[in-house]
Amino acid sequence: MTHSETRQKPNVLFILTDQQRYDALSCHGHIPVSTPNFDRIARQGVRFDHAVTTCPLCVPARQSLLTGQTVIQHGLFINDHTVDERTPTWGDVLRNAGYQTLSFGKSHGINQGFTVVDPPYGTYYDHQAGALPNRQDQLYDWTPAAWPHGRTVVTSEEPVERFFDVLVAEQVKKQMRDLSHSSEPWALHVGFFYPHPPYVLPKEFAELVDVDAIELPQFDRSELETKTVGQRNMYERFFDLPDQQKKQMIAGYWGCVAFVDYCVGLLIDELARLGMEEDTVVCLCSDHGEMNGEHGLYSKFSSAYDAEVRVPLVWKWPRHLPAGICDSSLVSLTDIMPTILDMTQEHCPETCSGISLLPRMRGQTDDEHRDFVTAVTGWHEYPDLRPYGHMIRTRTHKLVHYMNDTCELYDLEADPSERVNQWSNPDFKEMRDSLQTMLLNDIFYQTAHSRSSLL
Ligand SMILES: [Ca+2]
Repeated sequence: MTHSETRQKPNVLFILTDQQRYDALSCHGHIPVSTPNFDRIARQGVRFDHAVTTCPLCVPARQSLLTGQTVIQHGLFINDHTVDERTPTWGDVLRNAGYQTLSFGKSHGINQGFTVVDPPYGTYYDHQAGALPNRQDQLYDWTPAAWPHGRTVVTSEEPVERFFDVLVAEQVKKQMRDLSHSSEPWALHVGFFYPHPPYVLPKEFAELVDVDAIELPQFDRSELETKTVGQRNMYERFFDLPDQQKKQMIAGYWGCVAFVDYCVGLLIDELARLGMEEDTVVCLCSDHGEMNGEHGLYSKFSSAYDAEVRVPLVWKWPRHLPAGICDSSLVSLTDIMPTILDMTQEHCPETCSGISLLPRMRGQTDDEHRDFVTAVTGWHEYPDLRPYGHMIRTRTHKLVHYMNDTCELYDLEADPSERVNQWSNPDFKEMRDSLQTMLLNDIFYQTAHSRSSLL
């Protein structure tokens, strides 16, 4: 391929935040902070407001983002890093097609197909430790007993420029400046740490949210009688905390949402300044959500509520995609890889099970993108706090089948907050049977198309 042919390919700026809920964008609805940069990308492109992760945990979700495989298919159910290098990622495909592929910031070691640029993920701790020399033990002890400490906002006296996500953004900006002179197209994978805890923030972001104005999500404790043992145990971890501390934890999350929005703004401003907007696909998403007090829960990986499994997903590519569209199709994170490869006109490997969103974004099809999405949550070795379950979600219903624990069925139209478990309601028997059959058939399909069967 000649340079001129190669240059017609768009660049790809893939921006991944960590633990950002689907509704943590001010363009989605009212939240305690504003996110002008997320909103700007959405205004200039297509936003999917029903994008669902394959698993509400870093590594399983990130492997799905890179390979287009479900968790059953890629086999990484928890945060281990035994990736099968034979499974092609979209980075591998683009690199083989002549792209420069580079990974910046937090990747959790899931960066096959990309050259990792410093500072690698581990240096996050060095930077934050410098900002908070006396608070490390509390802040970086992520065992459940220590969670409330790491979730209370901590004001750092360090300037914004010292924070890991800003260092990452500055590095990406420099790289984009260098690449603007290159004849080769590029694909940058940018991993920001926030809004994942600990909630250490520079002063201007730490003080952004009025803690007293935070309203705790409504929750009736009797709801737990029909939920999993794991969820009840997780709830007890937080039940005794004073309301003020819970409000501080929630405020900390929103402060981090505003902070990561600021970091995203640094990138898209530079892209515009370099005049590369029309040559560059921007994809913004997150690996999973955060309970943030809903159902009395915090963190993730203990349920399959929408707060955990739905994520923001926005695409921007001026002159090639429509602007200001919000699409409520069900989308899986496995759909990212085929969409990027469709936009770059590269063949998507057979190992990928996702479906390209490009025809839908261009208005070339009216078909439902997906009838359902699936996800895996929890792990069989952690039944006390992380019950292991498989979820199937349609536009109207959600079923979660847990191993050796209470199962769940929600009518999402009548009960969008997922409070009333209809699993044992005889009126829902037909729906339950139907969803169980769909889920089982899909698990069979995924198992038959897992890495061991394909490679
Ligand atoms: Ca994560």
